[in-house]
Amino acid sequence: MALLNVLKYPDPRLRKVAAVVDSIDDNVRAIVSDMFETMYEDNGVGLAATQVDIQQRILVADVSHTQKEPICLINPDIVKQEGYETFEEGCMSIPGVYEEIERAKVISVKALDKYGDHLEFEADGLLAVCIQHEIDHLNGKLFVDYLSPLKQKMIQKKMEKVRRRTL
Ligand code: GNR
Ligand code: NI
Repeated sequence: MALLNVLKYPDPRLRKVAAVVDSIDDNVRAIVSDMFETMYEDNGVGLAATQVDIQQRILVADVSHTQKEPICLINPDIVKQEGYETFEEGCMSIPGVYEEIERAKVISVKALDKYGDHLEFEADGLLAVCIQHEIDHLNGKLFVDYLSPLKQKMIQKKMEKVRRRTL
């Protein structure tokens, strides 16, 4: 078990597109375990491998308040989406920034679990928001990409300032 370093915006590595996982082995399961530890440590509700500089299509999530409902999705795919809903999002890679983002309200997801078994389920509410946010990470996309260019510039300036102060 180990805590992983979470990349911070505007690190260019957050823009890499993660590769499909072709064999789910103990190495993948170790990454999953470290990702859960890292997410729980920061009280996050989700974490994508891209955020810890691992370019594989792996995400973890837990939207319970008890940290007792871990969800691990490998090679996730949204196969159906319905409706729209806006939600105030945050991101472990963009600390201190919270913005209203519109996404699909209900989604159907196909994925593999950490043993390589097929999963298919429907999600709504925070879990649906979270899965869409994490799959975006795996595609090199961040929630700030949905904001106006001016707002993005302001957030980037703010993050670079924070970075300079903490270096
Ligand atoms: O911890 C997180 N909370 C959150 C809140 C609203 C919408 C999305 C999220 S995901 C975020 C953790 C994170 O950055 N995952 O990539
Ligand atoms: Ni995020």
